[in-house]
Amino acid sequence: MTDIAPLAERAAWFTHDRFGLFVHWGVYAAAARHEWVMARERLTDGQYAKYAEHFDPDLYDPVQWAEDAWQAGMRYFVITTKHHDGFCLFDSELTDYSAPHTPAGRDLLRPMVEAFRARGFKVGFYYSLLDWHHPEFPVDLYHPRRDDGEYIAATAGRDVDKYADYLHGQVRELLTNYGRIDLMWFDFSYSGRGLNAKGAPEWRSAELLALVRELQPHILVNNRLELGVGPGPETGDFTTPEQVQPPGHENEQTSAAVPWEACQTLNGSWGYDRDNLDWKPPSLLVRMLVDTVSKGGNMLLNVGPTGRGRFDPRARETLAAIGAWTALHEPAIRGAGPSAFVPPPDCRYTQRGDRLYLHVLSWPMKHLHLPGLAGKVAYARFLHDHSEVALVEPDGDDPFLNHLRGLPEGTLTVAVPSSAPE
Ligand code: FUL
Repeated sequence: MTDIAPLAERAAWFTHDRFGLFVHWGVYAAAARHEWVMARERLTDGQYAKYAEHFDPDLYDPVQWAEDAWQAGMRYFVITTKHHDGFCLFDSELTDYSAPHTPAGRDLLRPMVEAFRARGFKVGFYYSLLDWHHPEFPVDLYHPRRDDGEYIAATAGRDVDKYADYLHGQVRELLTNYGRIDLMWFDFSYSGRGLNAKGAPEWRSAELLALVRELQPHILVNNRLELGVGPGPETGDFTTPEQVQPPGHENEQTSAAVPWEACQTLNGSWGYDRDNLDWKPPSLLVRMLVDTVSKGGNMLLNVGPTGRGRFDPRARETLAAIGAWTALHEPAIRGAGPSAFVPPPDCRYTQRGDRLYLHVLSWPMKHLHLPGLAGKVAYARFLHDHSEVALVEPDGDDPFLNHLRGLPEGTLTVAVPSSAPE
């Protein structure tokens, strides 16, 4: 196993940056009804082929994508080099099922890597361990139950090792041909679901991880190879709670000991889904970002570009609105993390050095009472305009504030305007 730097050192940029862009882009964007469309609608290879045949992203402009993401406050990205359908955005010597063999006619990964890297982003690759297109892929898509007779018939004779060789070969290509890659996001394993009698992942995960570490020793790898997560080279480096705000930072997905990253969609689908209208308002996404950082995590927020290679206008508007917030509040996120202080209800703390940031999720009734902070705060101000906020110490002698004297010892009270400043 390659010698690698300690996790805290390798993850320093990751826990500093806090906010990244996830991009799910592949031929499913042409179907425009979720990246799982092939499985959900039980499409055969033949039926699904039309999406590759008509994949022609004539408006693809990764420089614009990078600009939109940067303005939103994101500083790293993760792109689906291959999703579960097996289609590759990159040029692979191991398959023709890839962007250069569609009307796009070229490797679509390289221009994105170049544009984002030039803008200052760290580079991350998503690579699906699943592959519904590969003939030796050991799982039959339509029969998730292994004890099903049809399942056994459908998968009989498949050579898992051949598939693993292909998978390892593609990962080698990705980590050899695109320069420095900062993060590898595998998705996902079937181990522990009875697929392998010994409970081991069938695609030789330990060997795959060793390969990744050999090719890019500084890299961070997520937890979806199911080799555990921890400081050692033989485990993954960070966990990936999906579509959920973890309740606290002490559970198996979000322990304080290892980095973690919550991934979230804009509208419930990862790939472009034209008719899905469940768009999260920007104010909710900002609260999710704050909540995540207050618990020590990162947020990886997804955009599913269209089949023409654009970010949907609704996605762009959302990113711009988030950007309006991060432009003024970046110090409370970037380089910040959890605080040992316990916030009052409907609030979150983030902390950067000795700066404590109080995020108010629903506006209080003129005063906020902050447990444990009496005598500990030298000065308070709003972050968006640096205007002073009045501190009211409980032992003050203002008779008007007598009622505050009943607060628990150590409580600091902050007086705020009647409504949230714009
Ligand atoms: C899941 C996948 O099945 C989804 O399609 C998506 O890529 C998400 C981030 O991970 O496990």
